[in-house]
Parts: sequence; structure tokens; C-alpha cells
Amino acid sequence: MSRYTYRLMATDGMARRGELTTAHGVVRTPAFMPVGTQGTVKAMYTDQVRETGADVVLGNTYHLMLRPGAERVARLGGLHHFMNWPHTILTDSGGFQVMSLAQLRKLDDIGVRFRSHLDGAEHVLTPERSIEIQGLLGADIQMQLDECIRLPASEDEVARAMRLSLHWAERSKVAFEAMGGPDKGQGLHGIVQGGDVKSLRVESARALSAMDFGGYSIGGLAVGEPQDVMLDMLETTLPELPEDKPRYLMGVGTPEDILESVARGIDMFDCVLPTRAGRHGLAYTRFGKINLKNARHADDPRPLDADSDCPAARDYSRAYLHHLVKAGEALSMMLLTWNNLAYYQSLMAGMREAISTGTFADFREETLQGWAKGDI
Ligand code: PRF
Repeated sequence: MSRYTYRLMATDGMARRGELTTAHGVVRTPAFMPVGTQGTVKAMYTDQVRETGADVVLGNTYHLMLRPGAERVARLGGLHHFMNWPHTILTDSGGFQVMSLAQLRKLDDIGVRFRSHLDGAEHVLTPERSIEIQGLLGADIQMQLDECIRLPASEDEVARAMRLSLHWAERSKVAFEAMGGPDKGQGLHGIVQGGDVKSLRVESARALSAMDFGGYSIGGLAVGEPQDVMLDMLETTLPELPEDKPRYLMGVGTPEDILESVARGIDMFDCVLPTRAGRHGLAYTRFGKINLKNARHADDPRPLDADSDCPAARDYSRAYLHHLVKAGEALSMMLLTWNNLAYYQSLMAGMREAISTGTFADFREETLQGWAKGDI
């Protein structure tokens, strides 16, 4: 059984190329993890997700505990088997989703009490129960329960949530070890909070580092603050984390956010953007964003990207994609999701290669120029 280990292979400036090993395979970093909230990356077959170059997908404690239920998934052989994804799975702990989706939330030291957005039933999520659920699902990479504050927020409120998250980090780690997570090759991440307050970010990162987690996640960003504030927080936070552990920026982001965050030392990302945008007629390409709803595509015989390896980008005209989007056809969602995930993965592969060869600065410049030039 492989243990959860990270190996730093090359650096270029602050950017890092590495490999994360889990019981279900190797994750090449910097990595983008497609979001599979309900045990499916929406509109994609798992084989297809793999073929785009994904080494890991994300699942959600909150959704899966409510439906179909963590104990049921465990009885059915765990999430890998249930969704037919034999590679690495990372799960979020549920706190963030409770805050954005559940009703009548009540949070205290013990945990968070809430009503399901599906049927109104009452549930309690504690740090221990979140770890138990992630263990039942069989997640290779697990997250502590935390509290993420939307910005702008008062410094007192940010400090309170950060300290509560630290307290929950300790309890999560005790529960994870008691459950035998390390023996199963699983890893647990502590989550740095602290909003847009540098001193609180530093305090959080130092306290978590002292607890010695398998990896570190950066939470509480991309929650309403401008991009330069987010990047500033990364510059403050990352030097406080151990170099020999992976760093995961949660819920980020646009291709540009990812490029700029890799430049500052982030190793892992997840975001609904490529999948959600794909279901709403938006394509991400090396020429920037293309909105297929726009009538200017109605007579355009060109594919999204003739040089792409992805059939969705290469083998269908923009005119056809425009037609499918206008007609509300399921195939438009399938093709655009496929294109977008393939583009995100090619961006990650490009960054990994550039870091290995010491050409990250050039890659960054060329990529930004490609987006700026547009799709002509
Ligand atoms: N905490 C957790 N999940 C998250 C976040 C967080 O702060 C974010 C914030 N961008 C996305 N997903 N547990």
C-alpha cells in the first residue's frame, strides 16, 4: 500500500513541479481536479475524464452524505467503485457546502447543525463525523472540517472562524488517525483560513504546520475579494508552509487565476468553472473564452481549436456547437465540458513541462498573450 507522499521534482521561481502518490495512483502536480460533486463529473464518462489527463477528481461530503448516504456508498464498495473511477479521489469536508447550500445553519464549537436543501431533514456535521464520512467514501485525500467566511468581513469575524477552524483541525487529525487513515495510504489536509488579514493567515499556516498534516489547503479565498488580494494572501501564506507537502488552493479558478497561483507555489486546484461554464455555452481555449451562444458563430465552419488532441475541440464546427447550444441539446453540454476539461488539463501539462525545463516565465507570457489575442 502506497502512503500519501509528495515529492518535489523541480522548481522554477516559486513554481513547483511534483508528484503526489496515493493508494490509487500518482497525481502529477501542478494538478487540476475536475469537480464530481454527486459522484459524477457532470456530462462526462469517467474514461473520458481520465483521457483528458486528470489524475484525481473531487467528491463532496455534504452532497453524498445526504444522497445516497455515506454508509450506503461504503456497503456498495466505496466511492471509487460506485462511480467507476479507479484513480485518486479527494473529498471536501462539507463545511463550505453547508454554508452555501443548507438552510437554518447553526454553528458552534461542536460542529454545524443544518437542514438539508433536499428535504429539510436535520443533520449535524462535526469534525469527527466529516472524517468518518470521508473514510466511508474511501477518499484518498481528505479535508478537515473548517469554516469559510465570505469577504468582505470584519477582522473579528475572520479571526473567530480561523481559530474555530484550527480547533477543528486538531479534532479532525485525531479522528483521522483513530480511523486508520494513514494505514490505508490516505492523507488529511489542514485548511488555512484567515480571510484577507495577513497576520491571521500567518498564524493559521504556522499553527497547522506545527500539527504536521499530510498536505495543506488554502481556504477562504476566491470568496468575493479581488484577484490581487488573493495573490497577495498566497504570497504571505505559502512561505509559512512546509516545502515537502502539497498545497491546494480550494475552489480556484479561472485559467488566469491558476497560472498566477502556480507562479506563487500552489500545487493543486479544483473548480466548477470548466464544467459549469461548459453547460452554459462557454468554451475555454488557448485563444481565451468563446461564448457559443453568440450569433457571430452561426456560420463559422472552424472548430474551437484545430490543433487540439481533444475531439470536442477539433472535430465539431463552431456553427454546429452554436446550433446545439441554441437548441438546448445535451450534446452541447457534453462537448463543451469535454473541451473545457481538456483545455484545463493541457494548461496544467504545459505548466508542468515548463517548470521542468525552467521556462515557466516564457510559458506564462505566451499563454497570457494567446488569451489576449482572441480567437482569430
Ligand atoms: N473550505 C472548504 N472548501 C472550500 C473552500 C474553503 O474555504 C473554498 C473557498 N474558495 C472552496 N471550497 N472546506
